[in-house]
Amino acid sequence: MIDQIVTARLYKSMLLIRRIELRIAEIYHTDAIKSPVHLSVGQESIAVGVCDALEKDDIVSNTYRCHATYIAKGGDLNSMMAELYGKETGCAGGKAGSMHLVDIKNGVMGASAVVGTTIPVAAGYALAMQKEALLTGRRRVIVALCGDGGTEEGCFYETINFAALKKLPIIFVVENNRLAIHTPLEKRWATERLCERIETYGIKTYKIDDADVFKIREIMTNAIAAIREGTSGPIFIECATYRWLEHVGPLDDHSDSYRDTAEYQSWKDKDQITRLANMLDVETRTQVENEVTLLIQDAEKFAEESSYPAAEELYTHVYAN
Ligand SMILES: Cc1ncc(C[n+]2csc(CCOP(=O)(O)OP(=O)(O)O)c2C)c(N)n1
Repeated sequence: MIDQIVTARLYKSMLLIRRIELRIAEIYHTDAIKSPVHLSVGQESIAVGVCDALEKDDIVSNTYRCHATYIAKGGDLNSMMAELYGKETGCAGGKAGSMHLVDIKNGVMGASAVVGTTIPVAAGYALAMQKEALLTGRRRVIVALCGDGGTEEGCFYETINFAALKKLPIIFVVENNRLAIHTPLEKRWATERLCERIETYGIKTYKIDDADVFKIREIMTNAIAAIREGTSGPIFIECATYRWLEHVGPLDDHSDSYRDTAEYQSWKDKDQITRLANMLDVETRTQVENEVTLLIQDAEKFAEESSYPAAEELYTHVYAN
């Protein structure tokens, strides 16, 4: 029997991500949002299943498609919206935009637009955490998320090898939506046996085919426990998923030839948000939905009412005077 409290919490987190991203898509054409947006609509269960198993002082690292993980890890929603609006109250002072969300207080490492780059940075963080644990006795973990395209970067395999060698407290999570912009997996990977490849480094792997949020959370919970007990080094999880909207921007591009409508429909049919909504009693569900509506209204108002950074800010956070 799945606990209603856990179900309501996972539902709230996934719904918040879905609804704020759909609201971002609505606002986008007004030009209030100053940076390109890579939306995770359809992929929410991975960020939520992963982050629900983490403590506040654990860290997630991410790609440019980073709203979902930022929100699921407890990143400040108002600061996220303000960052998209380019306002000084944004999580990066309004200078970075959607692709570079960061909230270290809540365990969100800065994201990057360059595919693969955050993977070795996460391993560096894990190395520091491993040393820190010797002093504090507290074993924190970091999760390095990337897309299937991210696994094609050389630094992905370099990091996997280094993490396995040093038994780092890192969990790799690949969000496999089978697309790198418009190019499908069949045109990019010689074989789809990714987990098998990773196992040759001595890393335990898990593959989840249906994006089941409870399965993801359970695998994460066990993996984190093993790392904290000191009985495990890195762990690798591949989660199948599907991006419902275009690669970058607010639109759906299902009329484009690279898309398979049947595949999209099969993912919509197993949508985790609809699934969890149906598991909750009407009262709980309505309460969660009302809370989500208020959070989004507040974030939008906060972003609108915040100021743009002062012109002098152009000269701060730069390498040279
Ligand atoms: C090093 C590098 N190469 C190419 C690009 C251009 N690019 C941006 S997103 C992307 C696709 C990445 O796909 P994937 O890692 O599967 O993530 P998804 O967009 O599906 O979340 C590419 C090739 C880039 N930003 N950085």
